[in-house]
Amino acid sequence: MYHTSNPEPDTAIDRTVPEFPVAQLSDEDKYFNSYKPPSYLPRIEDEVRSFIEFHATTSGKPIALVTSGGTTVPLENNTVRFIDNFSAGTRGATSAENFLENGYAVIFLHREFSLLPYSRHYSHTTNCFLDYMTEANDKIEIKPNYAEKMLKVLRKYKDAKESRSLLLIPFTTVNQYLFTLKSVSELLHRVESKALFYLAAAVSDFFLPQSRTPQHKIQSQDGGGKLVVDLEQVPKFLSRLVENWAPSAMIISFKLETDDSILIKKAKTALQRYQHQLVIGNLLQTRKKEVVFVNSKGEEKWIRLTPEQVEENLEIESLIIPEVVQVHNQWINRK
Ligand code: PAZ
Repeated sequence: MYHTSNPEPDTAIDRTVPEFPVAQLSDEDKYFNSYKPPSYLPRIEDEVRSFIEFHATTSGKPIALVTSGGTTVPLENNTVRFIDNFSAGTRGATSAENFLENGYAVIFLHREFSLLPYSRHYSHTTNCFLDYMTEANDKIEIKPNYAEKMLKVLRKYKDAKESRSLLLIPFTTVNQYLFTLKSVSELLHRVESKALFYLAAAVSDFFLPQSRTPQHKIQSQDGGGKLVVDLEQVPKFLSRLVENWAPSAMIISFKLETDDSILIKKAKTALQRYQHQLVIGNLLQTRKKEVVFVNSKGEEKWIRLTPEQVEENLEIESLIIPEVVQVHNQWINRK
């Protein structure tokens, strides 16, 4: 078992790693040439390879790669402190469940310890998981008011497990995310020409180059009582994904903004820059109630929960995924 949140065993800083300049044409390639992949990556590749083979040869299910949760940017090699973001992985985990219900096999590339499909219903609530249980005749039982819903979730979970339709792949840092995404994409591309990429993870735009990452915990007296962090831009990996890693796949990226006046423009710019198929835009403040699909023709389509649906606690992913499946099918049958 590997844990992505543990530091790499050889945490000694490698001063031979060059610090590369900002914003050059092939920053993506430089990144992958300059940095080390996580040591556990070959094990992940084995798992992904056999998952893809199984679905290509046996189940025939289309595969969706769903990314989920936030990436960290470690400030120390033996990481005590890191920069993180707000994402809990709700969008990714809920979408993964909906993809599974729509007949997909799902590779769930997620931030370790963020929300997971199925367990999410019980893991991150204000209840302790023991609050769902009660004691009766010296035995443990699910409390009757939770039992009906839990049985439904259990059945779906068992179905996903027994049909080998869900593969959980963790990451913690932005470096682990990028290397794992690259590997999984290349493996998918080799076998499955109709794969769907649904990139809902909140990936850091900035990172601290290894050449400037101290090996040990930063001491408060080191910087005269201040901590000044000088970050570089994370390479725009989406262009590599679209052009090189998985050129035959359908790629959906997410765009998160907080200012509604720039959301559509940013989504359109991303589509023009990376030439992929769809951007799903959302605002931090309203992301659980509305999203906008922007396609490569520049068309916009809003998906919104009605006030009644909000009242019933309907999850917007149950509206998003059928729409995505439709777009994916049209894309597969486009020729
Ligand atoms: O994890 P969550 O459900 O709280 O948030 C989901 C989200 C807002 C991170 C996702 O919908 C999204 O927009 N991801 C891409 C973020 C970006 O890099 O722009």
